[in-house]
Amino acid sequence: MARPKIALIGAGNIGGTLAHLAALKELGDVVLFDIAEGLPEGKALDIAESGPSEGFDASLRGTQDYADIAGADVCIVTAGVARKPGMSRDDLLGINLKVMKSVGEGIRDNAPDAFVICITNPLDAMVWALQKFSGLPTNKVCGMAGVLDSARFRHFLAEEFDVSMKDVTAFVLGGHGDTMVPSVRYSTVAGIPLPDLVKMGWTTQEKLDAILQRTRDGGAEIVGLLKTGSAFYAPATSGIEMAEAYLKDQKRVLPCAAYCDGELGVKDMYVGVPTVIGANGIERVVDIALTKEEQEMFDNSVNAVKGLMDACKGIDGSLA
Ligand code: A3D
Repeated sequence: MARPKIALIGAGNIGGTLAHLAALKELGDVVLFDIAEGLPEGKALDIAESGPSEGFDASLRGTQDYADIAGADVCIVTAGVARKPGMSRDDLLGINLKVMKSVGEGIRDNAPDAFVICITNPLDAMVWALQKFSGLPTNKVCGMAGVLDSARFRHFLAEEFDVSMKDVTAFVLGGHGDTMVPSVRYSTVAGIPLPDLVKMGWTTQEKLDAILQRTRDGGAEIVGLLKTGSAFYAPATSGIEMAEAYLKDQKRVLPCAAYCDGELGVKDMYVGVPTVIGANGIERVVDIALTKEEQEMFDNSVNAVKGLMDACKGIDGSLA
């Protein structure tokens, strides 16, 4: 049986790391696509030359031609521009919307059966536009943000409690921006919810609040440190986790930007929600019950995403 084909649209910081991880994990053959001539070819060759030492057989190639992504099983989209210090994710909207149009059409014409994972920011609006431009079914187009935001939350919690990351589960819901909603009730250490851990004296409410805020600011913290771009190791790892769930039909329960048709009170748009990812793409949105306060925070985040969708409609009439 032929190896799965993984097309990475955008061969920048995240795209290159995705290619490296996909090869190391032998998830399939990798095609790196980018408009920058030589960049995808150079990264593909460089990673391929690590194959003999690492012992992977996956093939890697770079291209500027969409025809080369033909028949891809998975497409991960990072094409566009990333944040610099002082920029919000929303500042990227105008440029990246145009990029989503060309990428969506490229996928529609060459890899219409692929499972598509968008990473380009501002995430929730871009994945919505990408689905429209590509015309692929909504269960086959999703966005990566919740896995990363939850991983950041889990990392901070594991450090605070001095326990293994493996035993910390956490959910971050809503849009991938300042209004994201780290869920306290549904986050646990080995099944013990965070509010109980506060009562048990493992941490204080003040410290937990600081961790929640650090999670919301997680992307900006890295942008501030790097100064020349945004995070890419953890975003790539998160994208690969989702691709693997699809390729291996793992039925993983992962938070991601998924199309909602009434779940969590959200209709006809993309936003961060818990999902099940398996061979049918987004197989389910997990329709969890929220408290009144959680629902208010979630709705606030949903409204922020709607604002970005309206801005997109203003720029490109075909989305209206
Ligand atoms: P970067 O290293 O700049 O790579 C982007 C690549 O896209 C560059 O190599 C460009 O040449 C290429 N590109 C630009 N236009 C096109 C086009 N029309 N077709 C094909 N390729 C094109 O950025 P990065 O890899 O660090 O980040 C990529 C995107 O991910 C940015 O929009 C970031 O804001 C976003 N991002 C999202 C998250 C989430 O959690 C959602 C996290 C981190 C970064």
